[in-house]
Amino acid sequence: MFWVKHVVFALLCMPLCLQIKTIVESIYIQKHLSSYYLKESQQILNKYDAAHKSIDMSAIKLGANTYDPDPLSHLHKGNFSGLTHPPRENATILMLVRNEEIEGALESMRSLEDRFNRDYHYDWTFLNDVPFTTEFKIATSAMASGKTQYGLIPVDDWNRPDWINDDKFTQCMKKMVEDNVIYGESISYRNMCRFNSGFFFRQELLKNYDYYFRVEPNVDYYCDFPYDPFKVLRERKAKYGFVISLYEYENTIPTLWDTVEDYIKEDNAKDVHMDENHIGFLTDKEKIGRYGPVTESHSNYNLCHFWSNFEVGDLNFFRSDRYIKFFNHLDQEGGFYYERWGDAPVHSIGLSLLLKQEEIIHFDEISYYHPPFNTCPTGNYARLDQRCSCDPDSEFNIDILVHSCLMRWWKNGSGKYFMKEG
Ligand SMILES: Nc1nc2c(ncn2[C@@H]2O[C@H](COP(=O)(O)OP(=O)(O)O)[C@@H](O)[C@H]2O)c(=O)[nH]1
Ligand SMILES: [Mg+2]
Repeated sequence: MFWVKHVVFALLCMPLCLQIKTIVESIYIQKHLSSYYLKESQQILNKYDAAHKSIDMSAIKLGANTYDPDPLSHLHKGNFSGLTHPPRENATILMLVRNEEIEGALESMRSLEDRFNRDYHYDWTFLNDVPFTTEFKIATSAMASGKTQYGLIPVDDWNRPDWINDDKFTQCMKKMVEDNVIYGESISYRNMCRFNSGFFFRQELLKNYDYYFRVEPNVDYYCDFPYDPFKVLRERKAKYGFVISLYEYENTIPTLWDTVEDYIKEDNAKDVHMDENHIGFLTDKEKIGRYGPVTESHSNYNLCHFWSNFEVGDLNFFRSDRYIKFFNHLDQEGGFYYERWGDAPVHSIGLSLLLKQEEIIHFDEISYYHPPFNTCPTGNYARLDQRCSCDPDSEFNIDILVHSCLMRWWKNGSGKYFMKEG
């Protein structure tokens, strides 16, 4: 203690009268200071204790959290209107998730809030095929900087439709298990893929939004977002943005491309305009540089797709007659159940056939991780500028692996024009 040091110093080095004076002064200052600090800290304790108590007792959704520079602002403002953020688009972040995935959901939320949404406070919409637990709602609401809402998916939008033949379904599933098809044994995974292909955008909670940003549990964003991807879509009149593109396992979709070719024939160039869409991205199998497609395909489809666990998209496109017509054509073949068609190839084929080149964007600057792959900006300056925490030379950086379809996108999509020359 500092006054003890003063007393010892006084006793050793000073004449007696000075010693007495210094000792008295030290003891006085110490007493005075401790009572001052004690009083101050008591006051602070009371103030924040009271604030915390009123937080605990307020409505579940706070609408402000630790990302808010003044986390107690709603107490003195009486509402959340004091929060400021840049202009927002009519958009929501969207997570289809199970109650038991709560930790992974919170991890993804923490990351996206830190890297992007803390500045915008976009709403979060959660969807589930069973009701969300109170625990899930409380924890995710506390993590969100925007409003949160929770939807129960109607049974008909989730379950296997009646017209799927049960015997055929059981037989096909058994065969897929024997062939070690990924998720070949799972009924719920099939429900999820069909839901994401044809029903997510029809959910009641989404009907007033224009854009969505799909997020899954256990994903990570390694760099600060340099822009609002919703705004980029709107300003560039684009309908869809992706970050990762790779090859699909052909044994999950043996007859998908035949069905797509039927659809193209039937459409008869009404909705599908081959001169301005991305057909090349889906069918180009030539070598690019030293690399041909790594996955063998037995149809004209090269198996390239946008990895749909990350999507920023225009809900109005998915709600449009042309997309629904495309989805219905596929759905009636039963391949979501007799095979194991994923929403990633279905979205990717629909988007690539129906949209113009410039309507799909590769978000080059957004760094993302979904097990087992990630993306990471190669430029050192970009990584520093965006506070990235990733290694572009990592063996899991998909962009530098042969499994990536990005080079096919650069060549045939709307990016990297140098690939198209010569
Ligand atoms: N509510 C609900 N969500 C599911 C179900 N199955 C998968 N999901 C969600 O669908 C998305 C994709 O599932 P995931 O297990 O991550 O598949 P993967 O990324 O293809 O391995 C994730 O957001 C999951 O939380 C399910 O049965 N119910
Ligand atoms: Mg996943």
